[in-house]
Amino acid sequence: MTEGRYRLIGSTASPYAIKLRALMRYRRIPFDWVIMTKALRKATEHLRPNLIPVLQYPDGTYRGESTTLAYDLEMRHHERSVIPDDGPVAFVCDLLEDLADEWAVKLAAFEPHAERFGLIDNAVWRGFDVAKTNGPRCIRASRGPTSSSLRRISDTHQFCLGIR
Ligand SMILES: N[C@@H](CCC(=O)N[C@@H](CS)C(=O)NCC(=O)O)C(=O)O
Repeated sequence: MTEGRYRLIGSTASPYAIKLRALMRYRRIPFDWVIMTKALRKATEHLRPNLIPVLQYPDGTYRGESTTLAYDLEMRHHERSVIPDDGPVAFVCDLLEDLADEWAVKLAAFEPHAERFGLIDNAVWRGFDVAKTNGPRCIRASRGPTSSSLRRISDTHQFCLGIR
């Protein structure tokens, strides 16, 4: 591993990996993007839950769970933080992140390209069965009041929260 750099082990089919990649790019934290391989699966098999993405730290250790990783990176790097300074706004930011983590990926399964990227298969394999069980509920939620207010905000402001 290149000295002093992180290795973000993921897949372009994983929204969580892409989220963390976008975050690290925005925060200008040096990292190498690596696709998960059989050998890396073996090297990271001790992680629980054993999912993508995995971040290999500069000291060689592997860690998972994108949100926990994002918060850990906040502790380790201070430039270009993504956490609002204001406490209550930071709380709302955390809620939105959690909401998007739980639901946005399910909605992504309805995107025109979902099948091509294997999102539906992945979701069904993981036991979510998005398309059959939660489909109508996901669609209703995506058109509900929270999401339309967010859309209205984002039409007029560049960001839902904060000024940058
Ligand atoms: N809460 C986890 C969720 C990660 C997750 O569900 N990853 C999916 C890919 S999007 C996964 O690893 N699926 C099984 C696999 O690809 O082996 C996180 O935020 O990192």
